[in-house]
Amino acid sequence: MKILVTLALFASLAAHAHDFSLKDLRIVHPVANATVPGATTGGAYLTLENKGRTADRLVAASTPRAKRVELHTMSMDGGVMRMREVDGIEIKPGETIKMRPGSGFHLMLMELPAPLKDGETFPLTLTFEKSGKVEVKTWVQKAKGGHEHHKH
Ligand SMILES: [Cu+2]
Repeated sequence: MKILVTLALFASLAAHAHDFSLKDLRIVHPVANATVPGATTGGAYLTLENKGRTADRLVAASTPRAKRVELHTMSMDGGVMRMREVDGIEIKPGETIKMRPGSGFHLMLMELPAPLKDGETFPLTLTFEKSGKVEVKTWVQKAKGGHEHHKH
């Protein structure tokens, strides 16, 4: 009996170890790409879920690991991938926004004092217009699939 309880607890911890809740919002699997020496910017990605009945907006992010964090969107423009800063990312009721390298939204860590190393973790504070602030733990992983975040 004791063993069963322990296993169940472990399984639930493992399943929920990497997502965070703030009121009706869920923030799932925040990750950042490892950067090469000398790089001063890095991309971070997470999934935002709104389980509530009203829209909210991610309006800011910050971390002690970078001088500032910008909210970016990426889109194809005449065959060229372009990235621009946005003043907020809206999450409608019931919506899930999955950030991933190469398209759509991402968080951009600006003026990194040191490269982001594979396996490192750092705190990232997200500010939402209605729900307020939450700190999430972000994992650094090797950039996969040969995608390189383009330079600024
Ligand atoms: Cu960017």
